[in-house]
Amino acid sequence: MKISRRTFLKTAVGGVLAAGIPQLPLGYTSSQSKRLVREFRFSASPARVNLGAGPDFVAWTYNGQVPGPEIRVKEGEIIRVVLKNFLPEGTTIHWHGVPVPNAMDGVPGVTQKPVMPGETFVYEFEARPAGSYMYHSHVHYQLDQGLYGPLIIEPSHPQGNHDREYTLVLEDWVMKDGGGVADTTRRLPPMSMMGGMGRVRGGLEPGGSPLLEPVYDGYAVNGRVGPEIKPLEVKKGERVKLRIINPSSATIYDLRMAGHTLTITHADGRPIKPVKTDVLRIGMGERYDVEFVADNPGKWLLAAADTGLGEGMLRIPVHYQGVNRKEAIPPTFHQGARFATYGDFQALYPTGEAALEPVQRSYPQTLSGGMHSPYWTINGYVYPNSERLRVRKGDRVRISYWNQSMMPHPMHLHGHFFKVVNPSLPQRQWILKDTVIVNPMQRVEIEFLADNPGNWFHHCHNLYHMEAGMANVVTYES
Ligand SMILES: [Cu+2]
Repeated sequence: MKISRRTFLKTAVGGVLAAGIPQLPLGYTSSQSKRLVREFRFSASPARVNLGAGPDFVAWTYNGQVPGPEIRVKEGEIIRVVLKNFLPEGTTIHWHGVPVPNAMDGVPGVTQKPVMPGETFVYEFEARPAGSYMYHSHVHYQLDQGLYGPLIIEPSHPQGNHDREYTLVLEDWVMKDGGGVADTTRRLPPMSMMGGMGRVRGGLEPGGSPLLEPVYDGYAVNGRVGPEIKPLEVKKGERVKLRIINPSSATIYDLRMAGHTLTITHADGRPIKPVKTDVLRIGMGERYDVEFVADNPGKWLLAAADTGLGEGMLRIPVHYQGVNRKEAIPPTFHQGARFATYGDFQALYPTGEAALEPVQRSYPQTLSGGMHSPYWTINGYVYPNSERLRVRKGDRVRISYWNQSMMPHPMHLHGHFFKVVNPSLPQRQWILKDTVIVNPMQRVEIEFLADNPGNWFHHCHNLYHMEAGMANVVTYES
């Protein structure tokens, strides 16, 4: 049964029901109308920030802070975000990982027009399924200017047996006015024709060609860098859950905790059979929930190495209550450490049918770039002049990535979870993800069920690769 917006507003319980909100989506059924509406008001604006150490600078922010406010709701609630744009250019918000209705997906030119300066836009969707997500702008380089934040959907009934929980947002920063678009030193891609110079300043050339990755001068956790990163306080005997979220624009982290073993419980918010690991690799756009048992009192570091150039460590202190020790002990990243890979993961619950499901559409995607041009390509195309991946509702679609470049590409599909193909496991044990790292010269295959009609962006989550063309659109045919 369709009901009017007026009825919806009257019957929705909780939340703040503001009058005169434009573009409120219609079409709620009466059962949905009884759901709790959680409303958040976001002002996107430039603001002077300080990451605890380093200079003040002007970042682009939600509500004046970096990262943006944590959205934390329960599964089944309605998230409503009223976005007001105080930036000097258009903006959007994308709900990374959440399979929202297409019109709420926040991709300019694909699902909506940018929200222009002075305008307001209302995002509204059901918070489902439970998991760790993020939100961020999908316009130009705004992600690397500070427009992102954590989004946590808690299970409607408590799950797990942890005693304490932390959200860790891992961030790469250029601590200059404008962040990632600032005039700063930039990296040349490996094996570039301009190699030998190593680093250049500014973009590659004037006149709108894509920017190269900056050399970051700050790695932050929850908006704090270096010695200002807030310690994780734990008590002996506790089971501690960490929701690790990587909205960084161009940094893959290898995380390792001294004195403890990490157990991975969720990949991109989806539950997996627990896997113990020494080192956790997390790419741009990925999320991992991990747990550890606080059974080794002391002062320790959960530290990250940047897999790119090895520079820029971030160190998260782990402090046991009542322990007095000056120096925290860092982890070592020695050879032979256990290193979890996608092949080690199995879904905790069966995904899909037991019988082998046929694939209706198959799309090879060759990832290239970085050698002779500033562009990054899929099958040789630069977005928006790229091929469309056409699907029909109900299709099982396979995408076969082949990375022919020297850089890893965390590939992200909007609007769907996909299975990561693992030939050594039955299909129903393949894990569900929404972002998958395709390493240099490697092949990775994914499959998804086309169950969410619309036009869906599909791209590398290295922001500088995406803006340099490594993207296309999955389109539903009627
Ligand atoms: Cu890439």
